[in-house]
Order: sequence, then C-alpha cells, then structure tokens
Amino acid sequence: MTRYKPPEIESKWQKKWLKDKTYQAKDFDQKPKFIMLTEFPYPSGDGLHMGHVREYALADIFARYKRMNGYNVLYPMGYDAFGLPTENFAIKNKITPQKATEQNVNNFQKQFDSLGFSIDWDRTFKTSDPSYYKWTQWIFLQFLKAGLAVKEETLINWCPFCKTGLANEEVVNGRHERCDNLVEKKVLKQWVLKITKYADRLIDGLKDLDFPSKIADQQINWIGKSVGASIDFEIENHKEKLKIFTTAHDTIYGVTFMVIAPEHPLTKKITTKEQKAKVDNYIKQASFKSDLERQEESKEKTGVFSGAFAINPLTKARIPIYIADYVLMGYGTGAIMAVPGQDERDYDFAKKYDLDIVYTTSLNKFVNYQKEIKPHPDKFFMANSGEFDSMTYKEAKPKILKKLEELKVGKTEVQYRIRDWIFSRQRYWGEPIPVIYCEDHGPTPVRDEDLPVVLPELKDYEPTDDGRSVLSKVESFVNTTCPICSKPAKRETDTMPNWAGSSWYYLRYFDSKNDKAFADPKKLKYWGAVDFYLGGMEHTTLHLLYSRFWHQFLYDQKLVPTMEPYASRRGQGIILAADGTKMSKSKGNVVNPTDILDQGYGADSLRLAISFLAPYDQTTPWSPESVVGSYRFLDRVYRLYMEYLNSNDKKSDNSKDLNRIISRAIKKVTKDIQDLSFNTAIAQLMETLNELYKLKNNGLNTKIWQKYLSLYLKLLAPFAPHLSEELWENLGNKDSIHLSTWPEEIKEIDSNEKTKIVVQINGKMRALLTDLSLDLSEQAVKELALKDPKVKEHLNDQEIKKLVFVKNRIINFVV
Ligand code: ANZ
Repeated sequence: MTRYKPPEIESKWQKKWLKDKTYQAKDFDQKPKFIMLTEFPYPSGDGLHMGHVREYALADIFARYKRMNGYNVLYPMGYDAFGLPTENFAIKNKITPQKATEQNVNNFQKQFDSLGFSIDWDRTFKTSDPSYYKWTQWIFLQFLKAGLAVKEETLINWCPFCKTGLANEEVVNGRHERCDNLVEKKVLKQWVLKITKYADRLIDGLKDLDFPSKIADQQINWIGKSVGASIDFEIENHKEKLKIFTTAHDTIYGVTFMVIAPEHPLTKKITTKEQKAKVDNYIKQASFKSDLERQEESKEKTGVFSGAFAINPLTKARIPIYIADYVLMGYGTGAIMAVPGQDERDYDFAKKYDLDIVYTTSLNKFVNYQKEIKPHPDKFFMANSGEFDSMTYKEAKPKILKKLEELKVGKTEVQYRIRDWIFSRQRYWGEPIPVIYCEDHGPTPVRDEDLPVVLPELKDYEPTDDGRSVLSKVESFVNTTCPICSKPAKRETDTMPNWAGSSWYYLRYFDSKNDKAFADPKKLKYWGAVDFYLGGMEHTTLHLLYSRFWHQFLYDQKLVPTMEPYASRRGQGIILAADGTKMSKSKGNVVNPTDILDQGYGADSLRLAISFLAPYDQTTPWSPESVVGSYRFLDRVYRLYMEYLNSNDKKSDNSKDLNRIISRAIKKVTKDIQDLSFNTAIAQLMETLNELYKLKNNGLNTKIWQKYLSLYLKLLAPFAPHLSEELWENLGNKDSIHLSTWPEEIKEIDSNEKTKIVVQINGKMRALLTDLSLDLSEQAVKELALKDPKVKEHLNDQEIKKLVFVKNRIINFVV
C-alpha cells in the first residue's frame, strides 16, 4: 500500500490550485460575498514566523468553510513593505531597501506557496509599489484639501536611534515600539493628520460593529473622551488668564494652589525674578523625564513656586501658582486647579510643600473625588463652598457651572487624550509626501496627473542628524516647479509613516490593478465592508484605529460606500516559544515554519497542529510534538481511505452506525467552526476517525462507505486542504473538494429513538400513534393507523381516495 507523503501531495495540489485559479474571488458574482481579511505581513528579513502561520491558517479554515457554504470568498494577501525595519535591514546588509524588499518578498512568497492558503494571489501588491503608493499619496492630498492634513510646529516624540519623529501610538512605555530605545521630545515642523476631529465618530462608530469589548474598550480609552469644564483664573499683575481644564469644577471652593506644566507658555512669563533660577533648573530636570515617569502615581511629587498668584473667580482668594511636572503639557490646557482635599496627587503635593488644604464635603476630611464623589454625587454634601453649602454634589455641579458661565469665566469643555497623528517621518523608505513649496503659493499639492511622486533610488539613504530626511540632500528630487505658476519650487522631503499604506490596503484588493482610481466605485460597492478581520491585539490603537479614521474620512468624501471598514474583528493569540517565553532570535528559541515543512511533515500537519494547540484567541506556547501528533492523525486518515479503496466488500452493512457517527460529526464541526472553536472541531475529527476505525473491522462495504467517507473528507477539507483534495480525487471526483458544498446536517438514525405520528382524516386529527421507530415507511404507518380503533371508527369503511404522508410526522387519509 502507498504511504502518506505530504511533500508530494502538497506540491501537486499547490501547483494545480494556482493554475486553475481555484481560489479566485469574482467581482460582481451572484453568490453572496465574503471578505476574509488578515493583516498583511511586513516582509522582514526573517520570513514568515509561527505567528503569521497561526493567523493565516485560522483565517484560511474560515475562508474555506465559507466558500463551501456558497459564498464568493475573497481571501487576499499583500505586503506592507515600507518602513523602518526594512531600511535598517538594508543598511546592515549594504543593499538598497528596494532590493531588500524584493528579496524578502520573494522569500515570503515561497513560504506562502508552500503553506497552501486559499488566497487569491491575482490581487496582491506591495505598499511600496509606485502603482499602489500613487493612491496613498492621492488620499493624503484629499486630507490636505479637506484641511485635515496640516503642517504644524509641535513638540513630538523623537527616536534618537532611528533619527525620526514618531506618532504617540508608536511610543510604548516611553520607548519606540520598533527599536525599543527611549524616546526624546523635540520641537519640529511636522505634517499632522487631524484624527482628533474624528474622535467622537471613532467612538460612536464602534456601536454597530462586531468587535470584542476588549478591543472596543481599548480604542475608547485611547481616544479618552472626557467631559468637563475650562475655567479662566486671573493672574495677579498679568493680563493673561490662566486657563485650566477640570472634570471637577464643583470642587472649586477647595482650590488652594494652581499647577502649570513646566513647558507651559506662561511659565517663563509669570515667574518672578526671585524664583527664576529655581524655576529654570526645575524645567531642565523635567525635560529629561518621559510623560510616563511624570505620571507615575507612586513617584514623589516635585515642583517649584513661580512667585506668581492667581485669583479664584468665585472666592476671590489669592492662590499660589506652582510649576510641577505631574501636570502634562499634552493634555487639557497644561494647567490645573489643585484641590488637595479631594485629589490624591494634589494632596501629596500640598503636604510636601506645606500648602493649605480645604475640605469641601460635610465629612470634613479627605474624600477622593474620582473614586468616591464622582460615582455617587448624590451621597456627598457640599461644605466650605459658600452659597452651595449643604447641597448634594449632584445638585451643586450644574449650578456652579451656571455661575461660572454667568461670570463668563467658565464653560463646558470636552477633552480627548488622543492627539493628532504626527505624519512626517525623516526617513528614506516611505511614500514621499506629495507637496511642493513655492515662494508665491506656499505649500501646494502635487497635481493628480503628476502622481506618484516616485521615491528616487539612492545608494546612500542613511538617516541624517539634522532632523531632515535624506531626500533633502537629493537635488534632482528637491528641485521642481510650482504646479500653479511653474516657477522654481522645492519638494517636501519628509516621508509618510509605515501606517499610511496599511490604512486603506483592504480597499485595493477589490481592484488592485486600477490606474484610474484607487478602486472602481462599482467594485467598492459590490465588496462593501470587510466581513471578518482577524489580526493581532497589538494593532488595536495603531493600525486598526488609523484605518477606521481613513475609512470614515473616505466615506465623508463619498469615496467608499460604507461608514466603517470592518464589520467584524477578532484578535488571535500569540504563539510563544515552547518554554512559555516570547520567541526571539537573541534567545535562539524561534521556530521556523519552513523547517517543519523541510522535515517532511507537510503544511497540513503544521496547520492542523497550530489550530489544535489552543482556542484561537489564547496566547499559547508552541509544542513541537503537536506536529508529529497531527502528522500521525493525517497518516491514519490516509491509510483508512487506502484500505477502503482496495476493499471489495459488497456485503457488510454499517450504514446505521456510519450515519450516526457522521451526522454527529457534521453537527459538531459545523457549529465549532461557526464559533471559531477550531481546536474542538479538530478534536471531533480525530474522535470520528477513531470511530470509523472501529467500524471498519466489521467490513468496508464500498457501496455504503463511499458516501460517508466523502462527507468526512469535506469536514476535514478546511483544516487539511491538500490531503482532503488528494483523497477526494481518489474517491473519483473531478472537481476540487474546496469548491464542493459543505455537508448539510443529516438526520441521525438512532435505533433507540422513537417518534409520534399524527393520523388525520380529511385534515382532522383523529389519533396519535406513539412510540414508533424512526423513519417507518408509508406502508408500515398506514397499516398501523388502520388498526387503530379511533381511526377505524371515523373511517367507517369509506373509500380512501388519497394518502398524504410526511415521514416521522403525519399521515392523512383523504376520503
Ligand atoms: C480639579 C480636580 C479636583 C480634578 C478633583 C480632579 C479631582 P480626566 O478625567 O482624565 O480627564 N488634569 C487636567 N489637565 C491635566 C494635565 N494636563 N495634567 C495632569 N492632570 C490634569 O482628568 C481630568 C482631571 O485631571 C482634571 O480635573 C484635572 O484635575 C486633571 F478633586 O481638576 B481635576
């Protein structure tokens, strides 16, 4: 008997699928469409890793399942090719990023081809293809024309190692998420995208989406909407007002000092001569700390008196203004009113610098506003608060706001934690920002017909130290003419961040070769929103948020038909090394999928193993034995089918048992796939195989087993696509199993199961036959019914003109 040899079987089918375009998604097909999207890989020098394989294998199972259920499935793939890692890889290997990308993509493609995913490769692209980034640039210009892309001088995060500015989202725990180096602050003129204008929409839009609450909450917290008030405090001997943001304006009678951030524009202005030396020194110290360090609750609060005083608009009290780094410049107005009787940080600060504390609840002691009063404003009574004394906080809050409004010193204000998206990068390997500076016309968009602004190939592309991209040194790139007046002008030399190309890539799959538009509107309409987006949890506040923003903007521009890009999102878990730690090259514990294939186990075993490890959304260590286990299982499948194919048994009858086993498997596997419970679906397939093995000892009647072995193969098909296709062909099928239909539930024949049948005469119920075996024939039921006394009575020997029979349910005599 032949042996199961995965490499042979797999390469045979991989070639055939590609040639036959088995997984081609068809534009405008009559079938309902289904888009299975996964995050496209960054083509790094390391190739596909196990995390990729998990993500793409899980998505592939679902895509195949949907295809067999009659959907026009689009499972696309491309390459997110621009960005820092490739540039750094190229520098290290002394090649150009263009060359590095080509090499890496070829390598990835080989791996992809050997894994047998049901991807429609006709739609693929790289974000670094000029034919693609032409449209990234074009979309940027739509932002520019709508006033949502602007150049601003701002304090930004700067990675001194990568020599580029960064977005807030790219800074994790004070470090650059790509290279893990500490981030500095730097003032630079930068392009920013006004994502803050979409803050409310990005929160509201989540309501209609099928996102796990963990993902939705992370986005909501990141946006950080906070409704409060802004209040202007007069500053003694100064014209300027000190504007603060508070969510606790009802504590205003308890304000005993003010705090402004060291970077606040008023800091230098209001500091008195006597305090100047101390303040300057403090500002310098603060500049070395990250926002994170400054906000750490446990850290001892530090600060310095400015020498200036503010006036409380309600009590007219004279209150000292301090400079302290626990107040951040990047939030609210960069200044606060401090209420040490109700705020912990303010309390610690007051204790340290011996400042007054006023308690404004009737309890006359420290009560935490955020934790206690805010959730139960009706349970606390005001005190030391003038005319508002003895009201509850709930009553007083709107009244105090009204008073502040009447005095024209305060108003309702909404603040967001999210910042505008810093969009300039001072690195080479990205999309050039398509703007031209003309002396007469200022920053001017490149004309549509002149797009793309092609990134010139450079030998020397390493980043510079002067805060400008290396492109600024390339005269042939920089010098151009103004699109309006044709006078000599200069190009913008900053490039876009890595997140630009991935903010709209899914739309390009609908029409990846279009050179007239980013996609044909009719195709955009046909495909609509992504039905299911599987990806990494780490992208929740980066790519996933950015692309929702771009999509909402495109919707506002009437360029896409749906308000949101992704109808449904799930996050898959991370694969750890076998010892439970993160896989990393430095630790030498990285498992390479190609090695597993090279050992001869095959892609089917690898896919099965990785889907069987744990529920799809759980972080789980890799287990090397699992591939061996999966291989053994598939080998047993193979041997069973070979034995069947060689059998010439025509007598034995296992049909009842086969029916029972397979009908249960259909039910369970179908439900599990729908619930994304792939590991239990696989467990069921293994169990079913064991049952089939037991049964085969009673014979392998070729007439009976053909049907059930076909059904079993269909259930196995999404998980082990190569082997199931091979055996399907062996069973005599011409067309691909992956284009066949998913098994419908078949009725379980259980010899012990009983049923009842209603007996009607001319449509009226006359008797009920109980305790009958399942699936009795018409003749058998008729005979039983005619013996029933009630039926006899009502029939009264009349001639039976017609008989209506519904199996297991009704028999009706028409007389
Ligand atoms: C007075 C007060 C009294 C406050 C009280 C709280 C409790 P959320 O909810 O996160 O928006 N705040 C405002 N701007 C700040 C900044 N730039 N740096 C640090 N802290 C800042 O928090 C709003 C509260 O955070 C504001 O309300 C302000 O302190 C502080 F019993 O004002 B509160």
